[in-house]
Amino acid sequence: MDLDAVTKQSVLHAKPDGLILQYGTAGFRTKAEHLDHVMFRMGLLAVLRSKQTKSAIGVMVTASHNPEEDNGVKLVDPLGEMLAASWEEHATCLANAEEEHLPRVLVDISEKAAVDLHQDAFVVIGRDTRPSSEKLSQSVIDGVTVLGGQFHDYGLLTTPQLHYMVFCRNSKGQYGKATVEGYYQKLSSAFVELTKQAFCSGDDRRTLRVDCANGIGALKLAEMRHYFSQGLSVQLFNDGTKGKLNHLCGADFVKSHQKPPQGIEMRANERCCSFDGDADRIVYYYHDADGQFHLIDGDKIATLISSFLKELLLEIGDGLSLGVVQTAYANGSSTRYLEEVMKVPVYCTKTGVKHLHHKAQEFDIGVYFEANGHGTVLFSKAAETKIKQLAKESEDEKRKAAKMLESIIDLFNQTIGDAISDMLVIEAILALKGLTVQQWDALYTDLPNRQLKVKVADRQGISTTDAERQVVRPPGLQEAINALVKKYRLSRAFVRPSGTEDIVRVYAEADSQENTDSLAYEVSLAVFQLAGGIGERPQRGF
Ligand code: G16
Repeated sequence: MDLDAVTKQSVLHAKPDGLILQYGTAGFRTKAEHLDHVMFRMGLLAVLRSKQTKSAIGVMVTASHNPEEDNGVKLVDPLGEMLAASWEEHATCLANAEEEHLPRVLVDISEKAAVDLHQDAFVVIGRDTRPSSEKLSQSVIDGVTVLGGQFHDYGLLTTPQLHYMVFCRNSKGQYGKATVEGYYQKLSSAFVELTKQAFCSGDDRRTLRVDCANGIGALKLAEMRHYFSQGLSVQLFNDGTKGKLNHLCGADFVKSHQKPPQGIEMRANERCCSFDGDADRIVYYYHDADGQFHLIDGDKIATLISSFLKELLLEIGDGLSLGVVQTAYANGSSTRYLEEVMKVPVYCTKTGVKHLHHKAQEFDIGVYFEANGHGTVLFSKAAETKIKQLAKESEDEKRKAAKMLESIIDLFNQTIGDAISDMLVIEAILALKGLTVQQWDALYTDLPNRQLKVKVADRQGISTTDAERQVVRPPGLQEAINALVKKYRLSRAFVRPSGTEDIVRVYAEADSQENTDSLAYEVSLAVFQLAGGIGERPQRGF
């Protein structure tokens, strides 16, 4: 390791005095102007991680659902997963080291993680469409090259595409071709194969309206749509030509405000969907003939997918296990429906796909979705082998079901939640089952729910336990929440510090929207009073 060269280069990417950042729910995130040093240092870290794992490592420059002025970085491990938890700590140490300590911290990490410094390193880089992203990805490249790492810069990519590229490279092409074209072809052929029965009757092209959050999803979907156009026609809105990224549009806006994005033309009872800024989340919605808005979030997506998979598993009858993983944000009705009606085991983890992903790996088939629309389905190696064997050897109905499962395995991005891949899976299931968006929505009725944000001086002052459903600190806050929850029927509330924004999130659900809104407001006030709220006090009314 040429530490002198690192020191010289690092001066060009100097850390602002006193700035401390944490590797949060999905990497580092803050205002773009504070991130140059973090990007350079994550380039360094990616080289060390690559040497240690003897594999390609990914670096994605994006702040996903955050406002356009923010930026961030997500590191991707060899199998396309989020960075291992032990390396998150290294990332935080490296990002916060003062200039003069940087060489020592690099040596410390190499020693602690037993990095073989003679090993080659390879880093793949992608970025979203934020104005700051190009320059910041150059800072990543500076970090990679100063430690002698090789790199491939894919330029503009969705986050899930970058995860896919990393896994393709490390699986030596077995998962797919590590090119954008390879990604389009893999997903589109699986979609066409899966839906050929549904569309074989001729001109049955279905139209879906897609709000692309003015982000990278628009560019990629525009490139990809002709690959699957025989089965699905997508109409793009908020494609980035006019509006600002994630502003009054996108999956996060639609889910948290429970209203349609600006800039989309909706028609009564026709389905629409929204991606977020880096196209790793998706939510669906429609409005009915009376103009009432209906949101179909990650929970209902998980339910649709699980019930389809369960039917196919019953057909093949091979005893493969299916489990669903959610977070505390999952609507109570969805959990009840999955457990009591569908008889599927459901587990709750902390927020962050990294947590859900690992839990889902415990099943033959693990379905994981956050209510915000971030999720995918994982198939174990054993399940995949079994399904492929049945698709070749068994007869008739069993074979047909196994072949469908085979296509579904290819259609899901098994490295991470992926809005494009999820959209194609959902469209395929709706087409195959002949389901309208209303029928899908009617699977169960969501309990009214509300999410709010509270600003506090130091959100790290709040700590939680029990998959973030209980507050441990500050003292008295959980007791206050318990007392408020008791006032309402079918009620539940929790608070947790966000790992992507400088706020505390509040979630509430209850028997009516009015009660839910009151509960959410009262809990916000308790957070404001007991956890050091700053700025404007929470207000009633939404
Ligand atoms: C990221 C994570 C998600 C998480 C979301 C919000 O999404 O990947 O798993 O649900 O942040 O996290 P928090 O509540 O901690 O702010 P994205 O789409 O922004 O990368």
